[in-house]
Amino acid sequence: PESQSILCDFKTTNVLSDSAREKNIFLRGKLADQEAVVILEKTPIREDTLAELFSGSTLRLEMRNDIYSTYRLQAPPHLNEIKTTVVCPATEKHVKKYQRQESFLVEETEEDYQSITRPYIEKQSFSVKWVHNILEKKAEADRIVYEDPDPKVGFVLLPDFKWDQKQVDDLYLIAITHLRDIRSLRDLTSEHLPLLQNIFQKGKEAILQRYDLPASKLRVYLHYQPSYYHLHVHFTKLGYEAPGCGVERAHLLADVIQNLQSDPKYYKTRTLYFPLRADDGLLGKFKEAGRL
Ligand code: M7G
Repeated sequence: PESQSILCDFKTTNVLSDSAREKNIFLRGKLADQEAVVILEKTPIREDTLAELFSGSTLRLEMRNDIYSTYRLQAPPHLNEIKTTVVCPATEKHVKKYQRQESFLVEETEEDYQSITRPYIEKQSFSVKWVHNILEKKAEADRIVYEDPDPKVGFVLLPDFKWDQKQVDDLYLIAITHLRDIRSLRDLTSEHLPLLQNIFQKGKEAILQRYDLPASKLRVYLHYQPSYYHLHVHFTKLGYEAPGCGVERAHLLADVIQNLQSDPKYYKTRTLYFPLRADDGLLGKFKEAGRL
C-alpha cells in the first residue's frame, strides 16, 4: 500500500459537492497534470473505540451555561481518520457523476431502451476494467469475502469501496457475476434465475458467517440505471442510507426474482423509471427523442 502522500501534489480546481450532514466533500482537481476527483469523508464514531477516545484525548471547553456545556475533543490521530477516495485519471463522466445536480425522472419503454439507452450505453459508459480486475484477481483479491467460481451462476462478493469495513453499521458489499454479458437489469430473463437465486442465497449466508448479520438486516438490490454495466448486486445494512441509493434506482433482488418467475421477459418488456442528472448524456438523448 502506498503510504506517502500523493495528495500533496493535488491542486483543487473546484468543489463538486459537499455536505455538512454527511461530512464529506467531493473535489475536482489536478494530480500531476492529470484530471482527478478526490473524495474526503469523515468516518463514523465506533462504540468499541470510545474508551480509548475518552482516555486518550484532550478536551477543550467551549462554553458552559447552566446544565449545558460544549467541548472540542482532540482525538488521537488513529481515531480521527478521513476516508479518502481518489479517481485518477478521471474522465469527464466521473466529474459529472460527483457534481451536485438536479435530477429528472425518465420513463423508459422497451422501445426506448432499444433505440435510445442501449446504443448510448454501448459507446458511452464507464469502463468496467476494475470489475474484470476483481474477477481475475488482479485487484482487491485479498478483500474477497466469498466466491462461487462457477462460470454460469458464480460471483465474487467483496466490500464496496464506499465501505471502510470498520463497523457493520454501514456495511456495504457488492456481488459481481462471473458472466460478463449481462449489462443490467434489462438483460435479465428467467434464464438467469439460477444465477440470481445463487447470489441471493450464498451472499446472505456469507454475510451471516463473516459479519454475523442475518438476512433480516440486509437490503439486497440492483440499480437501474447502474453506473457500471456489468451485472452486480448491492448488499447493504438495512437502515443505512448509502449515498446514491435513492428509491428510484433500487430494485430489490427478491422482487426481481419473483417478477422473472411470473414473467420470463419482465425486465425486457416493462417500462422502467429512473432518475437522470441534468447533464447526463443519456438525458440529452431522451430529450432529443422527444421523450421528456
Ligand atoms: P452502480 O449501481 O453501478 O453505481 O454500483 P453507483 O456507484 O452509481 O451506485 C457500483 C458500485 O461499485 C458502487 O456502489 C461503487 O461504490 C462500487 N465500486 C465502484 N468502483 C470503481 C469500485 C472499485 O474499484 N472497487 C470496489 N470494491 N467497489 C467499487
